[in-house]
Amino acid sequence: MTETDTPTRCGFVTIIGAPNAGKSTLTNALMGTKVTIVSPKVQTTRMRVRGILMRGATQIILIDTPGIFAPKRRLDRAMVAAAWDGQRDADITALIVDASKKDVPGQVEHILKKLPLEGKTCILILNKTDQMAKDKLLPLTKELNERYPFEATFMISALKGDGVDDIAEWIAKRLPEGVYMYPEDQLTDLSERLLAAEITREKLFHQMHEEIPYALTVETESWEEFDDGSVKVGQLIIIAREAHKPIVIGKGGSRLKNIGLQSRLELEKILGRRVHLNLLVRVRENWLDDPERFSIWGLDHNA
Ligand SMILES: Nc1nc2c(ncn2[C@@H]2O[C@H](COP(=O)(O)OP(=O)(O)O)[C@@H](O)[C@H]2O)c(=O)[nH]1
Ligand SMILES: [Mg+2]
Repeated sequence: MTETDTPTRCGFVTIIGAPNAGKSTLTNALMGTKVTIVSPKVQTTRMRVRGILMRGATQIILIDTPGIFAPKRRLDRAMVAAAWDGQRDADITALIVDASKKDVPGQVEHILKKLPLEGKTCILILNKTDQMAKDKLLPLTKELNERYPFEATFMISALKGDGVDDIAEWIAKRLPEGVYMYPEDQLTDLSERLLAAEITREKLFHQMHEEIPYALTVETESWEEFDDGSVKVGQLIIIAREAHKPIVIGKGGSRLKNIGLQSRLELEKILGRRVHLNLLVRVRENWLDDPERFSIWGLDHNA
């Protein structure tokens, strides 16, 4: 109970959907700050990230998941398993689809075939409404709701923030009564080190192409805080093949420098302090199968 005797509420909302539907963009838009990384490429998100959002007397624990897709590698399998798991414990499942794509009912059907809604409170979020004709939305909403028992449907642009607040409002009223699970000022369960590694990985995802972004990872190795409030961050970019090294580094180190710059600027914004960022590239051929890596991300190596 709070001082005014309003019962507090707290619960989990899992955001599921196909790769690229906008799950991470929505998570950040709801949070009003970046807790999870975004890129135009599929399978950017590797782990479950919890964003913690306060709304009046409700604590909303948002779980951004890797997308639901057909897994090939061990890492992919673990990512999809994490997405399922996140859903299992959710008080509310938020199914987000790219409504600007063709065959939205087909997309929804594909996911719901694998993820039955029985006994779940599920809301439907039609995203990317900024890039489609608005007159398609109502018939689409009607069609989907005739087929599935969604508790509510929202039409949003996660990118522009349109309609996002209504989702938070709706959720806040429906989570179960209960005590907060996290301190009220905590924004995420990611440590600053892990978030910093993710930010650099995001820049790599934006600047690298084909298989390279999927074959690399980033690790924060050192974190040194100084009296003037600044922090010195040392990170390793771990690649699976020697041949990727010159590509990541770029001509005369230009690409690595640019990635470091982009990452540092964003980290300074998020952390609210000056950052010195030092990036090193290292080859570790088997990192993709390294159990330790999976445990850092909270993934099951044997999924
Ligand atoms: N136009 C538009 N693009 C969006 C919107 N939401 C997400 N995107 C873009 O879609 C891509 C995938 O977004 P992301 O959040 O990483 O998708 P996720 O794989 O579901 O987590 C990124 O390039 C986003 O900028 C939206 O509302 N409108
Ligand atoms: Mg994502």
